[in-house]
Amino acid sequence: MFQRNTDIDRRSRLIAPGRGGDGPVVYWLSREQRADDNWSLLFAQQEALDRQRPLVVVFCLVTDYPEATLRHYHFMLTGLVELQQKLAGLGIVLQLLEGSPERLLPPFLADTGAHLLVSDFDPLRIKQGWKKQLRPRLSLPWHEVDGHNIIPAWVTSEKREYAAYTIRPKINRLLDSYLTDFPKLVPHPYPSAVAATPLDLKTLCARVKDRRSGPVSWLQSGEKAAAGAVATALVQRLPGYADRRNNPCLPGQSGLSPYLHFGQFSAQRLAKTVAAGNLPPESRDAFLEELVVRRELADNYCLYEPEYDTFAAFPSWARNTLHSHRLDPRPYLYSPASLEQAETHDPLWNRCQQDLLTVGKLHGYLRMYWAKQILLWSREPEEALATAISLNDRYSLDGRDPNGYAGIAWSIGGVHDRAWPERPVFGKIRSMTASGCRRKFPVDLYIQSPRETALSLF
Ligand code: FAD
Ligand code: FO1
Repeated sequence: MFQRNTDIDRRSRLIAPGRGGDGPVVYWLSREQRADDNWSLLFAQQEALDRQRPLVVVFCLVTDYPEATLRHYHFMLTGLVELQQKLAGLGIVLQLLEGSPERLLPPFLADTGAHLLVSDFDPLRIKQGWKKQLRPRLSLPWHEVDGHNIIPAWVTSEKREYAAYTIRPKINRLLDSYLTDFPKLVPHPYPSAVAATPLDLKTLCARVKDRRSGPVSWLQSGEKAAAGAVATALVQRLPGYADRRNNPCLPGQSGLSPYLHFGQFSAQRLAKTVAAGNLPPESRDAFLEELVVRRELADNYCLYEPEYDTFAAFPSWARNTLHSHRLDPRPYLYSPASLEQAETHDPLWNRCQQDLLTVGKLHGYLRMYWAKQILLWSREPEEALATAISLNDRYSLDGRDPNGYAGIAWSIGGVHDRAWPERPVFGKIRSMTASGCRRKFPVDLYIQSPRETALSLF
């Protein structure tokens, strides 16, 4: 009798019951783009082994994913090419379908006689929309697995959490029991009748519609590169995390967010390594606070707040204070287009925006400054929010992510924050100034540093 691993099972939930065909177990991969340490893939393989069936992985390539440009597709597809080869070595087919999942998955599942469907958990609206449209078109059992959070988001909390201090005890209560070792994906013994078309990076990139920002060359994509970056970060960056992470002139942050965003490295693996490693305790704890508490709080926000990217999602104190300062004169007023082109009076802000435009990443500490100045210089908070989200999603490699929606809502709308002393335009939203930045790090050094320096720091 096949012995099931219950640690794999508890990361999943049945989202639609049904009766499948005689074919393979199909894993519709989207958010967790890796072979190693992937609970969704492990769950799909466990189902396939239990039922003595082939395992097929399918990815739906949507070439007009909102705000995604060639920069992001090139990074993502490079990783998928590597993933296809890695899975093939284990007897698992990765098939790419070009088009939207709700249109392409039903015929694919019918043609292959799929027995059961497994998909990644993802709180973003676009993903929820795909799933909603798919549901009435499918008749096979469908399981969703949270391979992104260490504790499945629906287990941690059943509601939108108010702030880090409300979710932290819920996470801490469960963390030890969920921060377990990953079982290994094994060579799959039941061959599939589906023949995968080898992925060709150049051909696929040629199909991408939005080419406003191009590929980056400073960061290698893929699981192998991600593992290398983690190893470097553990030795060279994270030991000084507690003291250096707020200084964009020093390599004090991990620089791993693009890999985590595209699921090329498991946050659970990273957290386990850091928790068991020998970083100084202040750096270890500060890093785990961001990687676990803040990151899982961001997923909680998008899961339970469907309007996560709108003014309506701000807490009532923040909406009220922004309303009462709506007509305050702005010290400077810039259109979204001027902001996009980094055409403001402020050299620090312009440098931040130029890093987004050309590097494709902005240092974590400066992200707050960047977003808060957009609030200060926009006609109204709604416009500020829309501008910040659009620029972040369009240019940042790690954009289009719950962390981005939560981070921007925190900066502009007080989400997960508290009221601060009142100021013009900001009201009670926490403000940030260039002179405040000067007290934290050598601002001129950052502004004047060559772009290559930024690449080695982010
Ligand atoms: P590290 O400090 O080394 O942290 C490691 C990981 O922990 C990060 O990669 C990320 O997954 C997680 N993390 C760190 N800080 C946060 C946080 N505040 N909230 C949630 N998770 C966190 N993060 C994104 O991944 N994508 C975004 O688009 C994004 N946009 C942001 C916009 C604004 C205005 C703000 C204030 C924050 C944003 N963040 C975003 C959160 C955070 O700034 C980045 O995750 C971090 O700078 C990424 O660099 P790093 O990997 O070196 O971070
Ligand atoms: N997910 C898909 O399933 N198909 C895509 O074509 C796709 C494109 C894409 C482009 C940029 C980007 O940042 C994300 C993209 N994703 C795609 C989603 C991604 O896998 C993540 O699930 C979410 O962005 C984060 O939750």
